Amino acid sequence: MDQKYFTIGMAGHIDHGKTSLTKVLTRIDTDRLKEEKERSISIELGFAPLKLPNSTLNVSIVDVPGHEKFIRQMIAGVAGIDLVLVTIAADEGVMPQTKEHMDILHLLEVHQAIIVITKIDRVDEEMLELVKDDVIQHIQQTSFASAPIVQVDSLSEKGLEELKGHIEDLLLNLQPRHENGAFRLPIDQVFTIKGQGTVIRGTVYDGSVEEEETLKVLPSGHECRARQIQVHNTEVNKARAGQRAAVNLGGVETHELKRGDVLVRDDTYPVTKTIDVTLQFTDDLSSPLKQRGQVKLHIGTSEVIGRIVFFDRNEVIHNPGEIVCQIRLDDPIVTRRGDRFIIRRPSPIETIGGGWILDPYGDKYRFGAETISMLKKKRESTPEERIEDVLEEAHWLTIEELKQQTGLQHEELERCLQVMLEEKVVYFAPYYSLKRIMQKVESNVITYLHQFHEQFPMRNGANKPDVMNVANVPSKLFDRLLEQWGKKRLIQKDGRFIALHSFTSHIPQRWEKRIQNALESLEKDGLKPNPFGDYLNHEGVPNDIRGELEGFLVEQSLVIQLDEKHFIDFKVFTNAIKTLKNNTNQSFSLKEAKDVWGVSRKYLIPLLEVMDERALTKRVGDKREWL
Ligand SMILES: Nc1nc2c(ncn2[C@@H]2O[C@H](COP(=O)(O)OP(=O)(O)OP(=O)(O)O)[C@@H](O)[C@H]2O)c(=O)[nH]1
Ligand SMILES: [Mg+2]
Repeated sequence: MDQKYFTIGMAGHIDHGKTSLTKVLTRIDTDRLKEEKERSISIELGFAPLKLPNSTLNVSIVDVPGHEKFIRQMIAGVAGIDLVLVTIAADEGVMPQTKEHMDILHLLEVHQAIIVITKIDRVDEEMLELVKDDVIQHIQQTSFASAPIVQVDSLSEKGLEELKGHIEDLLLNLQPRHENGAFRLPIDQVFTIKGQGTVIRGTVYDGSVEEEETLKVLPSGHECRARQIQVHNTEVNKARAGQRAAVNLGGVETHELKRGDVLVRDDTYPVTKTIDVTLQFTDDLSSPLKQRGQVKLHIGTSEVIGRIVFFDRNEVIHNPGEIVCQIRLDDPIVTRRGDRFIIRRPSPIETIGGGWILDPYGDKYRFGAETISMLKKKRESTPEERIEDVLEEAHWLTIEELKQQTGLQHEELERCLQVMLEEKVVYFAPYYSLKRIMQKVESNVITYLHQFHEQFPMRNGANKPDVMNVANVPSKLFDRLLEQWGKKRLIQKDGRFIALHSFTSHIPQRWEKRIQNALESLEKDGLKPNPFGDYLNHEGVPNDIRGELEGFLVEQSLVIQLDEKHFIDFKVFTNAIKTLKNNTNQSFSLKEAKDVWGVSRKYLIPLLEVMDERALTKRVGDKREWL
């Protein structure tokens, strides 16, 4: 049977029995600090493994403080839990932090809950019924309306078995966290153990970590190594999403780390100071939250001061429902799209709302409807739409760039790309792009080549740099596109020329006859041609195609160029070589050649030079040798 890993969080007003309940469930006292013992309140988070009858369930309980001063720890503790036990003491009922904790849980999208009425031994039946009614009435207006309600007495352990039964039922119906995601562990405790060095603690949010792995601390970027990993004081070689882990880190000092830093394996997670967000408010606000008003952002285990930036209002006082806006932070955070957060007001301290990250890389936007509709589009988009959007804008991106710009995790990104590769997306290593963008590039190039061939029918094709200019893509991508177009028989590549597959260079039809005549005259003049232009003039071939034409005729081996102005017919040239070869020995002089051909030096010298060039002959002293 597959093992499943879950974290259960405690929540509830101070003194409502969270630590006591944790203790009777796990047999571990999570109030360990001297100050916690003396004041008999929880200050820091406490963790304990919970054994359940079903052995596939591996469960940790996070005990959080209820005191309003320690809300920060509470938020860090419940961020990322799978199920919450909300304790409400029978002798007090619903209290301020009961409400605040429920608000926070709602904003962090923790929807699985069990309401536990504690201290039932402290009240009589009648009082218990009243409290129960009060609780039911309160949760009706929250996202926990359908949560089971259990009554316990932690001292006598009454109701405990029923509670465990509910926990097991709920967890067995839940999907565990994403163990295949890119590893991250938001750090909530840093300390030094004598003889061992730096140790951090936190809950693995995504992925898993193994002993000896090289890791990184963000935002600082410090590299380190996981020397040893413990889960609930037991050494393990791997800790997975949902587990509370202590990691002994090599290569980094305690003072280089702090709560709120995030331990990761690679650079998948964006580090950012400007985030586009959705925001919901807990209630109507006691005083307005003004444009650029200061807020405290709680995300993961970090807490950062920032300013709210609205694009459609100048303040919020009455609860406006969910809005889209931006938060600019004083210090960087490590986050990705979809992460949930809480905002509190620094003074008077109160939880005012929360939401989730639309885009970890926010930018400066104008105030107004355009920005709002852009942000709403970000909110509504699926991962696939996100990928499409960023590719639409950037045209081609590597996998790393895609990760950064979509805020998606490696596995999710790969999964989406896999699906999209069938229809929407194309991959030309190392770039991903949209099919329709590459189709546009293709059609631009094809249109260009059509026009080029029409304009220059006698040229073999267009120069590669010119075609690349038309395609307007990076050279690596261009080379991969050329390969593909070649395979699809759209184009042909001949050295540095690119042509349509179906194209062969040719003389334009309207000049064909005249050029034919000129070539016949040239052939008649044998080894003593006139300047080539004279033949063309005589036939009325326009000047502006002459350069093209000469190149074409040479390329097609119809003529041989002697010098700038003179050409001879190719057949004449090959016959002349035959005649010369038949009438000379292995080597021959200028005079001998002159006598065989009967031409003046004006033709003789360039003719012999052409033969040397073509490696038919070689000059040796004042003679030539056949090769
Ligand atoms: N009689 C009775 N007392 C309880 C019960 N549960 C807790 N207590 C007592 O209530 C007091 C507070 O309990 P804790 O478990 O520390 O409360 P807490 O919610 O953890 O408090 P904070 O962490 O400070 O928010 C302690 O003295 C407990 O012994 C219960 O079911 N019955
Ligand atoms: Mg406690």
